Amino acid sequence: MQSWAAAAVPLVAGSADAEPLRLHDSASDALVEVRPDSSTARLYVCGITPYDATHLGHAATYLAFDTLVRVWRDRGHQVDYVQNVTDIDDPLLERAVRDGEDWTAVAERETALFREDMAALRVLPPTSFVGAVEAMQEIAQFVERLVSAGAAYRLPTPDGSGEDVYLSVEAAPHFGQVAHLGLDEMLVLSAERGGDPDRPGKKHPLDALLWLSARAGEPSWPSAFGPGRPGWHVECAAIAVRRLGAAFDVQGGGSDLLFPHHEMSAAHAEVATGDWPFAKAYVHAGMVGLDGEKMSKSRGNLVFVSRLRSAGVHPGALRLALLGEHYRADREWTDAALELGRRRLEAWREACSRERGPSGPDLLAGLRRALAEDLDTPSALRLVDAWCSAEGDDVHAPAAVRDAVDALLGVLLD
Ligand code: 5CA
Ligand code: ZN
Repeated sequence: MQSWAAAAVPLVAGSADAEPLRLHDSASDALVEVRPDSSTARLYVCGITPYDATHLGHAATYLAFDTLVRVWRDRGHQVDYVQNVTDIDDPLLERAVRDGEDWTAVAERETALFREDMAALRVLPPTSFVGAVEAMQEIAQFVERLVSAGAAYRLPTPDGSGEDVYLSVEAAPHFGQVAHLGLDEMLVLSAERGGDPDRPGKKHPLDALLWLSARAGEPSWPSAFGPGRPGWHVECAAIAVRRLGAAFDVQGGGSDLLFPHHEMSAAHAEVATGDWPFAKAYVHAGMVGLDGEKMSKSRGNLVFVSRLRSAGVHPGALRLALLGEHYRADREWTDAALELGRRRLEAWREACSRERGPSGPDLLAGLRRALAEDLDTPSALRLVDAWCSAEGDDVHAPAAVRDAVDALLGVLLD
């Protein structure tokens, strides 16, 4: 589907790859060096389920990966960036029924709002922005591959009208190697996050739904197993494998996706392709909460990007508010964070409108060093603060810093 317009990214002078880029990989629970095999870096980030507007948790996650894209670009890489849109799934259908709306209208409206929010925040668009519905045929074919591999089985639907298809997780040799959880923990998380460990007849409680046979009153698409729609994990596995191939550089999303979603997507891909790893690093952003709870559509404790925008909050201030804490940190959204973002934007603008300042190359080297170490934006922001509050006689620095802040942090100091 159509993504959104890309903000221009200025080229920043100087060598960008003095230090290796290291990111926290959830599968090894360590900082790992991320070094794309070629000039193109390959990134998959799990996209929205468009049944409600973009909240600050989503924004924080997409800003984290936008920082990665900007760091890669600064290092001279092109980025093959794939992001899906789960534009058919239970929560979307439930919301449409609740509001008496057509599910496609809900998905289209919320996806359009997401594009606007991302463009306003100057998040660089993915190179492939792929809806599950438009990828339906390839997802159904991917399920066929899993069936042909002998890794799937059918289970009659509760009313006996059809058969659903499940993946045997035991067919994936490395199942469990992404999240490293014990069985009990996996069972709890699976039940909480869209799985059905208690469904009678399953061979293993964690086996993942591949194809849900058509239910009365719900949309369905044709497949070799009859009309129906795909499970959630197979959507991302199919979309990623086809566009990025095996062992792509980074699989990303919020930490709520580590299990089951990323564990399962990797298992699906391994069974379909025989390749491992699915991704060389699994990178997870922390959860943004409000009043002590994770911000989530199902909890309803949301602060929407679009509401803040229409209340006149400058997107640059919002960006700085969210980048002011490390992407991996679980955190609370507070007015104080937004206020700090506002003050920073103002101080940075003022400093960049001066005729001279402290050394531009020194600041740039510091920014690159901070971001190379697991995208340490809080340190990067403090370096810019320090530059702004010091004096110096580098007449090229204000323009160079403006460009660096634009290119690496996505904030326009106009
Ligand atoms: N469509 C699936 C992924 S394939 C999905 O999780 N959609 S979502 O709309 O629920 O979330 C979109 C992205 O935002 C995911 O990467 C998710 O991990 C992240 N996310 C959701 N809630 C939060 C939150 N409170 N804080 C940070 N990130 C969040
Ligand atoms: Zn996903």
